[in-house]
Parts: sequence; C-alpha cells; structure tokens
Amino acid sequence: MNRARQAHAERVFLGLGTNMGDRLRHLRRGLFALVTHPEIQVRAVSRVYETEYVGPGSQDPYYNACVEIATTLAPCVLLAVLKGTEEREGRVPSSHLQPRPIDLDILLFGDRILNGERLQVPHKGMRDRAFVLEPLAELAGAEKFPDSGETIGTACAKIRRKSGPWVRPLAAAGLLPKRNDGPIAENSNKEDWRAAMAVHCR
Ligand code: PH2
Ligand code: MG
Ligand code: MG
Repeated sequence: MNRARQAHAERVFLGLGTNMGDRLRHLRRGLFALVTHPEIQVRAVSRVYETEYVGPGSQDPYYNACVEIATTLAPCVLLAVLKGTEEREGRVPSSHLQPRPIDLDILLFGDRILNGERLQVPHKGMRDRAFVLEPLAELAGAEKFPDSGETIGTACAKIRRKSGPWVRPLAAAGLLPKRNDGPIAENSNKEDWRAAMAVHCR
C-alpha cells in the first residue's frame, strides 16, 4: 500500500492587529482566511482587546487578538500565507509601522527558535508588549518561551506590573461569530466555520 507520509502538525500562536477602518471586521476577515485555509485548523481564539498604539509617532488605537492554530505548513510557507492575506485585505507591503487593515504575526511555532532574516520566532518584541501578551495569556498562559523557559503567564504578569501602554478587553463583541443557536464551538468543522463567519465576511 502506498501510504502518504503524515506531516506532523505544529501548535502555532498568531497575533492579529488592526488600527484602520472597521477594526472588528478586519479581524474577522483575517480569522476567516485562517479558518478556510485547507492546511490550517483554528483551535482557539482570544477575546479582542483595544490597545494603545505602541511605536514612534502617534496612531489610532489597535484592536488585537490571538489565535491558536494547528498546521502542517512549514514556518516560511505559513508566513507567505499570512502575507498573502494581509495584501488581499489591502495592506501595502512596505507599510511597516503605518496604520494597516490587518497585521498577522507568527508569535510561537511549536518550540522552534527561528532567526531568519524574514522570520524570527518567538516574535521579536512580544515579551515587552501587553497587546500581545494579554490575549496570548488567555490561550497559552502555561506555555513556555522555547528560549528562556519563562511562561507566557509570567511574562504577562511582569508587563502588568509596569503599567505601560493601556490594553482593555472589549466588553461585548468577540471574534467568534454568534449564530441563532449560540456561539460556534471552536472545534467545529471548516464548513460550520465558513457558514457562521460568512455572515461577517461577505
Ligand atoms: N503593531 C505594531 C506597532 N504598534 N501597537 C498596538 N497597540 N498593537 C499592535 O498590533 C501594534 C502596535 C507593529 O506591528
Ligand atoms: Mg507583522
Ligand atoms: Mg505586528
């Protein structure tokens, strides 16, 4: 029998951000692109946080969230998928540090440490950023940074004590679509996800 080699699915955490236009819509469209990708399984989605812009100059506040996926894609291929989604959603490729409709970052990729020119994992700067650590701690508080061994929860608690730029969870709206029969379960199949999210993503 000719058995296909089973690629090992990695547990990956992504950061989503936007500070342009209808921010919730942009986040939902970003999530929809992940949900409908054949090689990506969405496992969990954090709450949405409104967050003070961090960086040079002044910009409007962001909406940020984190998503846990399982994927057999190699890191560089996943990066290309995310960049493709950013561009389809209207992001200009050279817009680093400009307001953008959607930013999709690889934060953690299993326990890999990657120091490529285009991709560094763990994401550089994430340890100092409450807008990453707060939503990520919801999904992966006990997960350890593969390099330092510190947990996400500990890193998040440290940032909280510094009382830096503000981050607040949105009171009501989440990223997960609500249907007549209640919220969709995160482990639903792709077809259920597609149907539920199409409401927001036409
Ligand atoms: N992303 C940046 C720069 N600054 N600030 C917030 N609050 N949230 C972000 O996602 C963010 C930022 C570059 O990717
Ligand atoms: Mg980015
Ligand atoms: Mg970013």
